Amino acid sequence: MGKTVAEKILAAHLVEGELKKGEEIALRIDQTLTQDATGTMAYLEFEAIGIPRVKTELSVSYVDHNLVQSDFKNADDHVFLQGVARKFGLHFSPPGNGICHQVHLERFGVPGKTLLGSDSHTPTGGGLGMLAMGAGGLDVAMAMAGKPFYLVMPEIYGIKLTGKLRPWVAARDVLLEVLRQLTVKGGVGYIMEYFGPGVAELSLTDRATITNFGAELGATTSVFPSDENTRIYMAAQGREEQWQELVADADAVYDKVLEIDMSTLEPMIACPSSPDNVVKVSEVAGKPVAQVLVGSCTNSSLRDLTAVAKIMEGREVAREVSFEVNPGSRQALENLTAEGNVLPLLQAGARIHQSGCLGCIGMGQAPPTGMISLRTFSRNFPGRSGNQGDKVYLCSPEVAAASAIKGVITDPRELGEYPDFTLPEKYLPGDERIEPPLPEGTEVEIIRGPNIAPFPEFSPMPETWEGKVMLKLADNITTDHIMPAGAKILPLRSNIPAISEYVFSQVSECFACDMKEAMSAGHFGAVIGGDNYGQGSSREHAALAPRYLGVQVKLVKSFARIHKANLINFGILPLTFAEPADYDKVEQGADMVISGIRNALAEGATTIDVLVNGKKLQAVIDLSKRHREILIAGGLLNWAKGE
Ligand code: MIC
Ligand code: SF4
Repeated sequence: MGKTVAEKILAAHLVEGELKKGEEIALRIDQTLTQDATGTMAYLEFEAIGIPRVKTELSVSYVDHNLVQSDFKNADDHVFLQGVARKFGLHFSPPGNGICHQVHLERFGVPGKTLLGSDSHTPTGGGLGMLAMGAGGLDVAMAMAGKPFYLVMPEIYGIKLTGKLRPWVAARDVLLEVLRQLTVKGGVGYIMEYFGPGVAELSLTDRATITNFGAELGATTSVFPSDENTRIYMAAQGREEQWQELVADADAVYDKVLEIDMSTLEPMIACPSSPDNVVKVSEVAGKPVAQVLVGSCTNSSLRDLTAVAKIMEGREVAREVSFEVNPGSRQALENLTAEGNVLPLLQAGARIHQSGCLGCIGMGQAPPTGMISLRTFSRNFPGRSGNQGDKVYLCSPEVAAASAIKGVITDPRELGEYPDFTLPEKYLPGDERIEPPLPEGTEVEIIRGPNIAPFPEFSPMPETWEGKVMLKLADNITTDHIMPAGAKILPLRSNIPAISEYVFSQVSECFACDMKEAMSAGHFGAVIGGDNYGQGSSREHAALAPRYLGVQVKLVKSFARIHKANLINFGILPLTFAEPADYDKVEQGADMVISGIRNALAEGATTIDVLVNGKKLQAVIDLSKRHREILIAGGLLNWAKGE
């Protein structure tokens, strides 16, 4: 039987297990990336593993998230990360150089390789034909230490693209349509693989927009074939010799197929406050907008910025709108400048910022109260912008530009002819500031600021667990709900005791206070959730910080992949309801007892009894042998040390 692109890469990197859907497999990881918000903790974990130098082919440490330096914390982390990169043999991409995914695509991605990144949008590399996956920082630290990456073998969801996008309709609209149809949990357990005649109609960065935004489907990753368009892009990057063709066999079989005829698509938009709340732009056109942000790892490549600049040429942004441009990378900004495309943006009234995540993760750029913010970003989860009750819409650069000009949500086709532009055959590399690894054995002192706290120690799993249901939550809870980000909280990422004070601060008055009270009365904490619990970001702090407070059990209808892996890594037992209807029977504040946990885990039991206020219900244990050992040990680091 023929193989899909994903299956070919999986087969070439398999080190344990069999490529059977639903079974645990282990993959060799060729490349890793981290960003500063997850990276500081990942490198503290790497240090705890005790390996003198990274063992991957290539590892890059990016600084792109925590760019606001309102006190010492973020600045100290940046210095720490540079020291770590120098000491352990990594490339270092400093602040202002660009968003990890964009820069990695430009300078380091190679078709056919595996990439593990401590960020959920790592699948951006799938646009280049890589198997690029997001994971928690500890999993990335293990990969840097030369250990394989474990995951459940996903199914392959083939997305067959036909037709060609019409003018003013963008790659973003392809995925908005997929999200509209499949929702934020439609990709859970799948690799989304794009195929069909429409693929050739999409440029490389269009493909990267699609694989990046595909993270919002909950998919393990997304991948495109590597073809002539991939070669053209790599040649423009001066890296043609790293290109190789990688396409699915003609008789490849996909577990499911969705067909999208791109020629029928219209400009689309995701309404507040979920990326799958998608409608046609024409359905919400006319609503006044106060802020329009072009940027983020989804839509800030040179193509996107050039399109916006060309649309702005000779036009002006409405006075009521703050129109802001966050270039994806220094390279994109350098080339935009070289081609003369910064001037039209400035003359139209744009505020141009440094390259980085910025407002996408609430590092500045909060919108005004009650007013609409239009963003070419990937997430509009409630409050993520830094303003509770925010009204954030997600759209293409074309819709963003047209709406900024008109001051209201606008179908860009109203602007008439689509501007004509081409991209340079060869880009200025824009990577002069990326530090390559230092030779092995170079003496390096790592400087640690006072905000960098040591990694907390965790006890092994008890045989009998007694606790309280501290919180009961609905479906689609995001890691932004569990461990919010933003300019105030993000600088605490390297200080678990400090950041844990903000756990669930979006949904509960003071969860940390409640946990401290419960723990002093001798009760651990359990959290109850609905479907797709822990979707969104890969931040392991959403497991680590609750665990630090004493949360040891999560009982939900279903989990998002990365969050479940993070829970296991930090010793939180992830259980699902055997009977989803039992969800209704568990009240917040109830007493909970689970007996015989260690034994059940060790013996491979697939269910366990949970007593809730004395009444029995059944929970499913869906874990591999390795997961069970890790949980018994109290987490991955304990387990690795005891190996
Ligand atoms: C995000 O987009 O939510 C982030 C911020 O990039 C996260 C990582 C983090 O929380 O540090 C992600 O996507 O994994
Ligand atoms: Fe940064 Fe936003 Fe991309 Fe996350 S989604 S990596 S915060 S730009």
